[in-house]
Amino acid sequence: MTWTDRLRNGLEQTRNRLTDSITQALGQGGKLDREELERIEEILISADVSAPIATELVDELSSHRKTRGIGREEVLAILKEGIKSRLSGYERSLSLRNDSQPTVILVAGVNGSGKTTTIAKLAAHLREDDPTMSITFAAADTFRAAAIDQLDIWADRVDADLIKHRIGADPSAVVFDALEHARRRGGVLFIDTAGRLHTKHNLMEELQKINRTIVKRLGHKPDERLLILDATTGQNGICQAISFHTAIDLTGVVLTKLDGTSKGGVILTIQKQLALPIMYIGVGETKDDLHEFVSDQFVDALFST
Ligand SMILES: Nc1nc2c(ncn2[C@@H]2O[C@H](COP(=O)(O)OP(=O)(O)O)[C@@H](O)[C@H]2O)c(=O)[nH]1
Ligand SMILES: [Mg+2]
Repeated sequence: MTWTDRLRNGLEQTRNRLTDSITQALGQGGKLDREELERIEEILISADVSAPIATELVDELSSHRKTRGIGREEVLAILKEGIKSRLSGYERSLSLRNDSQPTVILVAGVNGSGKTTTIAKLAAHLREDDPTMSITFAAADTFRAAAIDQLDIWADRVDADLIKHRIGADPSAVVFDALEHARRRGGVLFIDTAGRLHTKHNLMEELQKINRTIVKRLGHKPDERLLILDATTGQNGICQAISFHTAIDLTGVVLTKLDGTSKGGVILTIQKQLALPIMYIGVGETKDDLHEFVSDQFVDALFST
């Protein structure tokens, strides 16, 4: 299956919610009255487009209506352009260092958001591109033994070196050792971190300590500080994202599990509220289901028929 097909399939629930419901909401005749505009606004909000953005999009529709009548096709086309223009320019792919230092990628996010599997998928992509590149995983989620084991299995599959300590060990100590290893070997170092939310304050302190360890050792912050965000958590995810951003000054977002939600409109809200690049999106569990975010592709899939 091509990426375009995977993306289309993955966005099916959101597409149903947005384009199908909007088509249904529009009566015959293309008058686009107040009631229909309000209904469209509600539908956008139900897909987790934030209220201010939904209002802007509907205002754009409304101003078109004033000039002349407007048909269903045109309503969808105007919305599509409105969404495209908001999402474009926020893409960015991983940039690997080309000096003698390893590229360090710190991966953060709450439990179950997809941190470990995203690391595995990104590493699998790098491995495909370069069979000889050195890839190191740091098992800095020392909270659960299963987390270390899971990363160990992935390290085997993508031929990465795993640096781990015992369960309960200081995550920064794992990172320290992983940095030593990666400095010798070069290549890319992925740092898998814990995401337990009930001790949120400690979690943020732990991430900051990891950051400081890296600054001390390499003289700069991790090259990427990525937040893995589960799209099914919708607007709640935004609050999490803000705490992570405050703690570690994120460089980008990976939005996973778009296949599991009809609320994929959250991508607009994330872009607006965080103003961070959305680097990758996930629409399933295999490595081919994680792909660089390309806004035009995304919006085309969202409005495809
Ligand atoms: N359907 C779907 N599942 C995903 C996606 N990304 C991750 N997952 C699944 O989410 C679960 C939790 O992922 P994991 O990487 O262990 O989360 P972590 O706790 O943040 O490390 C796993 O079963 C993953 O396969 C996605 O884009 N779509
Ligand atoms: Mg994990």
